[in-house]
Amino acid sequence: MKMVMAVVQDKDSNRLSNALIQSGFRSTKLASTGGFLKAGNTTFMIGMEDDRVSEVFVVIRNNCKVRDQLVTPVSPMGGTTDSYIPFPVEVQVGGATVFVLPIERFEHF
Ligand code: 2BA
Repeated sequence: MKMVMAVVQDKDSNRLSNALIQSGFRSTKLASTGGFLKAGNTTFMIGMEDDRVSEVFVVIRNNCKVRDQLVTPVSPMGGTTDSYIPFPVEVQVGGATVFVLPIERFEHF
């Protein structure tokens, strides 16, 4: 058995949630925060048999978009505030960051 953990953008979370149900996957959604952007995102925990991992990858890929997001650094890159003029930097976020973990034991009471 495997646990797939997928960090996705909030904008994609409802669509992915519905697609997972339609494809017969069970999942848990956790509200999470990106360490870099410090903005909300959603982490899915999806438990499944080993032979379904590639299938869930297709569902995730089809329902999560890559987006460009502007971020304004909160502190000067060089460490001094004297000449600091904050300007937004564009970063590419997503579609999804996915981890696959082995599950030693699964019980459902
Ligand atoms: P954030 O940490 O808020 O990162 C958002 C986007 O900012 C990233 O998109 C990436 O394009 C950029 N970014 C992140 N750290 C950076 C850095 N040190 N320097 C320059 N740019 C940086 P994604 O790579 O698609 O990541 C989306 C979200 O997935 C992340 O949000 C984080 O919540 C999660 N994530 C990504 N990699 C992870 C990892 N290795 N471990 C745990 N969570 C991860």
